[in-house]
Amino acid sequence: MKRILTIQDISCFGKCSTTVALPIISAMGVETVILPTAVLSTHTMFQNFTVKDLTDELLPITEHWKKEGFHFDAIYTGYLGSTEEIEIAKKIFSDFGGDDTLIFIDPVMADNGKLYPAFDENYAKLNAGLCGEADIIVPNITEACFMTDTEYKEVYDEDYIKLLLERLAKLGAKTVVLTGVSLSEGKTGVYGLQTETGRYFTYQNDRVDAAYHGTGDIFASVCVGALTRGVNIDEAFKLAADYTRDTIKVTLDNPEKPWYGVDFEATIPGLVTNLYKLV
Ligand code: PXL
Repeated sequence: MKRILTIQDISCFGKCSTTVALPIISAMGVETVILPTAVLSTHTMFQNFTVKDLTDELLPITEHWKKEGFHFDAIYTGYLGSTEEIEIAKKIFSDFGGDDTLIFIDPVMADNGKLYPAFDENYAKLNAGLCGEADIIVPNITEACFMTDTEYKEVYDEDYIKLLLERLAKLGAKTVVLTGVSLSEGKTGVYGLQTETGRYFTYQNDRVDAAYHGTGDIFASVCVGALTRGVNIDEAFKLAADYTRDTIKVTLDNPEKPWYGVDFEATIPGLVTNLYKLV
């Protein structure tokens, strides 16, 4: 069985980061090892959440793993709480990385033109450095703008997306993929560039007009799970985009109207069925 290490926080209540990555990747038939960067009572959309930073625990944990000789087929980083944790992630890449370990980074720090409250421009610059070490990065447009010093645009065209991708490519990752790219009315999806071949790829599906916390995390989890199972890049992004869309649709239909996260549990059977058509 393949094995993924995911490095991100545990938001105890709220369905994001580790609490979605672990069940989704496991359901895809991949062993999931977690390295929690912090424990929060809820994610940061709630008021008055508690945070216990775990920066000091990270290297002692991974030193133990090194002694045990553990190997990871992929390392997937998401929400990292501080600049220090970015540096530690780099060390973990060099300790556990290699030709047979996919480094997949979701540089979670911003959306809708703004950095999340915990982060500043310096954090964004350091995250850009981390992204340079990846095989695949999956920023949204806002995160890409902060990492490449590009003006954020609400309204854009394909040339703007390609310019952003070229600038992201200069950071050094092998494949750069922008998420939340909408190129026509009612559609949204991804637009990627494989830097070694110069090949662009895109996948657009129906845009569901709703914004929920954690959708980026479920999307990234499916991508890295599928890639680790050997699914090709185009199919992996399609699987992830379709799963995210289906999950948002199901959540909108839920009469309890959850606001803090999506009903990703309800769509896992469909995800698994679709995955097994590809592997
Ligand atoms: O979904 C990304 C994420 C993960 N973890 C925490 C967050 C967020 C987004 O805001 O607050 C704690």
